[in-house]
Amino acid sequence: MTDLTLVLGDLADQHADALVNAANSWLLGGGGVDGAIHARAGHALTEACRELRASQYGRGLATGQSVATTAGRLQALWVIHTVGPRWDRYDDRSSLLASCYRTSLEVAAELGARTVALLAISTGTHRWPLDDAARIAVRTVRETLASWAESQTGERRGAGEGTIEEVRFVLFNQRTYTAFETAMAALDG
Ligand code: AR6
Repeated sequence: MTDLTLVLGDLADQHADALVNAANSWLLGGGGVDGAIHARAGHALTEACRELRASQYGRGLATGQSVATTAGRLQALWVIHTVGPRWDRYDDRSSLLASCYRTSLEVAAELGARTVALLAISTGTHRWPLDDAARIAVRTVRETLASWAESQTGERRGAGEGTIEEVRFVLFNQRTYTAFETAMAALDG
């Protein structure tokens, strides 16, 4: 059974096995949480991202996909970079946002992470409406964990799945925290 928790805070301050970063396709660092993660992690993270660009991701990491690197000086073992979709009122990109959460958790499980810190992907620079983003985030994490629990009882468990003990949403301000709290209550209700 995995605990799903909400905290108000800064992702870069978290102690967790894996921190999920709202990155860009080029893994170059940027503003928002990406800037905070890169600044705090230091050179080792910059170098790991450069190596990924030079090897697997010369054309960029696709939207909705996730990849892990070292966490440098952060209080974590890994940073999992995921590329969130930009909000577009004329194009429903919800499945790509859901994919960010699902693939991040899959990467974390493959690594054997026990604690994973997530954030409100796409709700800053990418301008996704907060309440909708929170619903997608909470629902996707719950569904992913539930599907793993189910396959575990059916003994079809994949490598690493089921090792995650805590998934923590780290929410940067009260407005975001409240949106996630409401989404979680609605799902439990
Ligand atoms: N800890 C936790 N949450 C944070 C932090 C932090 N340190 N800083 C901001 N947030 P954003 P996006 C919240 O813009 O919308 C970058 O330039 C923020 O309040 O970081 O997915 C990348 O390189 C908001 O709720 O990410 C990409 O190009 C949420 O994190 C692009 O922006 C997401 O805001 C990604 O855009």
